[in-house]
Amino acid sequence: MGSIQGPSAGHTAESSRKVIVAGAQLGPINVDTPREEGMNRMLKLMDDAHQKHAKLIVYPEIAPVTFFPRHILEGDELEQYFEQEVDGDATKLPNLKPLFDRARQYKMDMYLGYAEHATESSEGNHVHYNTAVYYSGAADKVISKYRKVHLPGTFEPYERKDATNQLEKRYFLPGNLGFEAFRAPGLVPGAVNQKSGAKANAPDSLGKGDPIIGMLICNDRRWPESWRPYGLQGAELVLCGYNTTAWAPELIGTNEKTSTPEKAKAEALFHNKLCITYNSYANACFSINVAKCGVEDGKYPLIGGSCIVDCDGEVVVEAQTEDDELIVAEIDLGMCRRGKEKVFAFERHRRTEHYGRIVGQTGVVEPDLL
Ligand code: CDV
Repeated sequence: MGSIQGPSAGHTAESSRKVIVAGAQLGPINVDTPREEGMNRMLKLMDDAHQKHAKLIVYPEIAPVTFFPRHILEGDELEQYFEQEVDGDATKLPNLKPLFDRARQYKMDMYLGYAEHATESSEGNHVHYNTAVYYSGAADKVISKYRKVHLPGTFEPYERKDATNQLEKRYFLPGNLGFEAFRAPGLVPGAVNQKSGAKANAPDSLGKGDPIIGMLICNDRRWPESWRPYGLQGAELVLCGYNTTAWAPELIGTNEKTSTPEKAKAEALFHNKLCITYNSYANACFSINVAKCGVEDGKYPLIGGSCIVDCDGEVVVEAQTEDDELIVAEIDLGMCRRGKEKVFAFERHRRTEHYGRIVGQTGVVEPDLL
C-alpha cells in the first residue's frame, strides 16, 4: 500500500513576486489620423496605467500608426510610417520620444511596437523590420529589442482589387534577433541578484531573480516555436502586441463556419485566445496580449480581445470594447514555479532526440502513399 501524503505533498517553490501590469489596447487609427492624436491617446492610457499603479505597460504591434501593410505604398508614402533611430537609441525616436519621456517620469516599464527603419551597413543601406522594444523605467533605457520573425501574408497584392492585402513580406525583413529573453531590473521588489552573491540557475535562486521576459509580435503568437525558446530560458512573462484582421477571406480562407464577417471574427477571436492561453500554460508563464482594433478607415475590421493570461492558461482580465481601453491586473510571477517544476519541468520530461524535424524541416513532407 502506498503511503498517505500530508497536506504539503507536491508543494512547489512559489514565492510572492507580485507586480501590477497593464495592456493599452488601441481603437482604430486611420490613414488620416494625425500622429499627434494617436500619441495623445497612447499617453492618456499611460497616465491611466500610472494612476492604477501599473509598473509595466504593453502597447500593440505598430502602435502609433494605422496598420499600413494592407496598402500598396512606396517612397515617402511608405516611409512616413517608419521610425528611424538616432544614435542607436530608440528613446530618441522623434515621433515616439513623448512616450519614453512619460515612462521615465513614471519609472514605468514599456513594451512598444513600431515599424523600424534600420541602417544595416556603413554604406547606409536601409532595411525595415516590424519591431518592439522594452524600455526599463529602473534602468532608464531600452534593454531589449525584438523583431517579428513570422511575417504573414504575401509579397504581391491579391488580384481581386477589393481584397484586403497583408503585405508584411513586402515591407519588412523577417526578424534577425531571435527569441532572446531578458531580465527586467526592479520590476518586482526584493529580487536576488549577482551583487548579493546569487547565481543564475542555482537551485536556491530559481524564480527569485528579476523577472524573465520575452517579446513576440502578432503572428509569432500562433507558433509554438516562438514561445518554447522563451520557456527554455525560464520566461515568466511574454509580451505580445497585435493587429489581427477580422475579415480577410483571401488571407485566412473561408469555409461554412466562417462564411460571414461575423462568423470569421468570432473564429479570429477564438484562435487568438487559443494560442495565448495554451502557450502560456505550456511554458508556465504569464502573457500580456494587446490589440489595435476596431474598424480602421471605415472598412478594415481588426479584432480586440486584449487579455492578460496567467501561467495556468486562464484569462485574468480581458478588454470589453474595440476602442482605447486599459486592462490592468496584479499578477504573481511566483505562481510560475508550479508549472516549471512539475508538468513542464523541461529538464526531466523533454525528449530532444525526437525533435530534430522541428528545426531540420520547414514545410510538410507526407509519408509515402500506400
Ligand atoms: N499582423 C499580423 O501578423 N496579423 C496576422 C493576421 C494577418 C493573420 C495575425 O497572425 O494575427
